[in-house]
Amino acid sequence: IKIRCGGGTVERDDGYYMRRAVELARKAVGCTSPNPMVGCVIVKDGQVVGEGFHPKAGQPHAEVFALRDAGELAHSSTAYVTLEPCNHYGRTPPCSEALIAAKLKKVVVGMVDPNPIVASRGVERLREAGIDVVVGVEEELCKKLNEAYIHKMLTGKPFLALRYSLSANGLILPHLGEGVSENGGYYSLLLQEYDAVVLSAPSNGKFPKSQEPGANQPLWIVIAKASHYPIQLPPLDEEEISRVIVFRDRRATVEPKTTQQGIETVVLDKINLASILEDCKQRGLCSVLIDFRGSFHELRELLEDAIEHDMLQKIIVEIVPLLDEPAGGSLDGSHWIGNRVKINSLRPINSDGSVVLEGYF
Ligand code: AOF
Ligand code: ZN
Repeated sequence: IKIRCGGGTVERDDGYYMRRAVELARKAVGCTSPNPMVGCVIVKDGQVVGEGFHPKAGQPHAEVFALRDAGELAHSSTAYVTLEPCNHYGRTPPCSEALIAAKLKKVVVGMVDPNPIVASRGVERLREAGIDVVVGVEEELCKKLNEAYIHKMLTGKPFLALRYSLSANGLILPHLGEGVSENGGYYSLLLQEYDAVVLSAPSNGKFPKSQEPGANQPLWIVIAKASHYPIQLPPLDEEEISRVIVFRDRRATVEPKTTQQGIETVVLDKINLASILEDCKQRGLCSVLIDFRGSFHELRELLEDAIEHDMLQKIIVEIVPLLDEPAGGSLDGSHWIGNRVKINSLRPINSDGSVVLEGYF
């Protein structure tokens, strides 16, 4: 990536409009893979005259929707795009040419496109055509928006994240906080962001689902290890069956009902991060979330494996206002203290009183 930041005429409100473009891009969260989420705002004389986002791979890019929205007003305007406009014929024609044809005066770009067939060529093409181009406005925000896409483009591997919940007394929860996160909120939003979610077992007899209205649902990968089972899957409807895959250890036994249901089963010699990652890569997935509900010992093993082989990109720890009995594991042994503690924190807290820590490797 040759052009990183700068160039062009930076203006005071550039950041404001770029943040709006990021907001638009996020409307398609979970729906664009393997494409990135992209948003575009067109501004003329201090007025927003067009807005658009990329809704889904195969459909027009963000710039095209925003240009349609702006119509004639695009002439001599400024476009804010979270990702460098493309300059290639993919499933859709190049956005650089569309912006040139619409006679834009200036284009503000959040970040250059790591896709090797774009990689700065979009910016170069716009500059050749005499358009004032600024690159790198709200760059960190734009990078965070597409962290999975960027990782996949640069390494060819899916972006791998691990999440788990901790009680206030530091125990790994084998479930989500009581009726908390599963009913919408933070966890629900998180599920939408990933192409696939890996579960050690559907713990409470059902698969987690994003509760957001109209939400994208991930592919569910259920791990069936020899030490755990026989695995029992809850009854699933047609739609759910097509979205569940069982990764089975060669020695694990699976409840016969599972195979009768026609669920895809992949038999692996050894189930570890590498074998899961490889299979997800073969399926062309861009992002995978491991939803961990196991023991402290298992988590430690998983993290050691991940760190040693440099396989994990992100860790998400949710601290839930719950006191858990050390021996427990079941909800009966835990006490909800969300209504008894007054939480003070500099970080944003979820409506259920949980705190989320995010880290990157
Ligand atoms: C943009 N604006 O909104 C998006 C871009 O197959 P295609 O035609 O959809 O091209 C996909 C590639 O285009 C994708 O890998 C990325 O490099 C770029 N995505 N570019 O100017 C957009 N979604
Ligand atoms: Zn494009």
